[in-house]
Amino acid sequence: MRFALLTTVVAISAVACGKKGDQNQTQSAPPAAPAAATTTGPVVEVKMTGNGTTRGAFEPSTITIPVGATVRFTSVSGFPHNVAFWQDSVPAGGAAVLNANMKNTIDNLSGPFLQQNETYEVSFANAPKGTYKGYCTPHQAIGMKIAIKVE
Ligand SMILES: [Cu+2]
Repeated sequence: MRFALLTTVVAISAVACGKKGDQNQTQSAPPAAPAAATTTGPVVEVKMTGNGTTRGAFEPSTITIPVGATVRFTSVSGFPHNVAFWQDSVPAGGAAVLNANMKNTIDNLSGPFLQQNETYEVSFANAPKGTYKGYCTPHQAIGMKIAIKVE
């Protein structure tokens, strides 16, 4: 079991590294990884858009998803974008779940920066119900925010 888990981590890292230039790919995880929490529920798409200076948005900026869903963020325009969550604006216990489910974080509850057409998936497997408020680090000041209601 321990060996299988290590293999999964290595496989996910390899996929992440190979992603640049792979711009038409929309799938993200290899099919073989039963330990990955990212493929268990429905996938809900959110676009990240903007003009790089005065406008940045998650589209849609409010979504409602079931427990176990995965939100797939795609960086479309005005990048780089990321998705980060406020530790004090998620339900009790939610931060620990997100920290376990978010890959390649750059800070607490903060996903990596995405360039054109890159995607990032956040699984809400085992996530407590409630509203998770997030933002894009580069564009927080111009109002790039999202509310994800898990119910
Ligand atoms: Cu942004």
